[in-house]
Amino acid sequence: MTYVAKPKLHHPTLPKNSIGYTRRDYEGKVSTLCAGCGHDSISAALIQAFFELDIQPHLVAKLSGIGCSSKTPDYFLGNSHGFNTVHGRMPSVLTGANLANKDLIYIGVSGDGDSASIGLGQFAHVMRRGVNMTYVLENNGVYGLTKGQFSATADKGSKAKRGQENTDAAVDTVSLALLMGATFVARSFSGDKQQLVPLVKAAIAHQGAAFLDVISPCVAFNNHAGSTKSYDYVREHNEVVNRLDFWPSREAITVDYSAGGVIEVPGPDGTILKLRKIDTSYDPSNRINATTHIAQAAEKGEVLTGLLYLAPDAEDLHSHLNTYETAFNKLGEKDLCPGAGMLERINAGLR
Ligand SMILES: Cc1ncc(C[n+]2csc(CCOP(=O)(O)OP(=O)(O)O)c2C)c(N)n1
Ligand code: SF4
Ligand SMILES: [Mg+2]
Repeated sequence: MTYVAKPKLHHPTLPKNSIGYTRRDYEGKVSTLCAGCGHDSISAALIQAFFELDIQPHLVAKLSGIGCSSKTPDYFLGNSHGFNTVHGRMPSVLTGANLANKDLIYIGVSGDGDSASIGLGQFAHVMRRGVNMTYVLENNGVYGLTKGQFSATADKGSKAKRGQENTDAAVDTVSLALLMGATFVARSFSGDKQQLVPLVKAAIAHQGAAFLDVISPCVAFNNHAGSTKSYDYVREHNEVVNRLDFWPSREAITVDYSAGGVIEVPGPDGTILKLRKIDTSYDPSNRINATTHIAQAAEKGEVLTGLLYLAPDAEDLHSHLNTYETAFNKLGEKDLCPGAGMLERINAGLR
């Protein structure tokens, strides 16, 4: 993979977060993506979110599949762990890593081809298992890396750059995530940093499978008239259901909203999500309501964005499996190999 390392020089007056890092400490290599690619804006939002959350970079693991989107973990969090896996297989590798070491913060980055075509099965199962992760789908409706074939998220009737019409029904990834049991489901747009950064922060804080579908225009192959994943189309059809603000537990809440249409959602660790309702009929704690709204918006050609679903009773894979409190990779030989006597007792208990 080609890359350009960034110069290490920092301006001495760059603002620092509470653990002494600048925003630069959360950056990666210089991006080799096309200028204007939506994926670069998503990398910038991730950098901003981690910087603002004061997270130690060595406590983060970024995993991805294959595609322009899956290259992006090279362009953010250069001091974190990373694994560029196989096309469509990020979820199973991430699940394994998470089972071995639950103490890391997991970010899975994928594309629409990676998640909705070759990796559809993996995507579905990682959601239903509730793996504690933030799954970021950089959704451009095409296979960008292999030069712009329609992906499975391309809308029926949308047009390719050379005019061919897509005749297949689209896989709607947010509906699928909801159906499969994701406990945090949101959609955003790479061109809306104001919405995207707090959504990323809330997804990172969520304990369970958090799915974030980000419409991310491909300027090389899918940004023309007739595309439903272009900058112009999304700006014109973006239907925002709510605006989210996120406060980590230690921060005083300083912003005041007018009383109407604001919901406060306290997190288990003391964090607070404030949801400002824009569509007052929208209830993000009701899965059926969310599913209906998403389907109705799709019928009208609207792109519904915001926090679409947040389960009040979210749990993750480790609580489903009732695993040991200590992460497996921290257990010593004595815990992992308790000896022949213990094995004999276990076997006796099964006879
Ligand atoms: C097993 C396998 N099949 C096919 C490919 C070829 N391939 C590479 S990237 C890609 C699609 C990428 O599309 P997407 O996930 O949407 O990412 P984007 O480039 O659009 O960000 C394909 C088909 C591959 N690398 N491996
Ligand atoms: S081909 Fe498309 S997705 Fe890939 S870097 Fe260029 S604009 Fe981005
Ligand atoms: Mg794509």
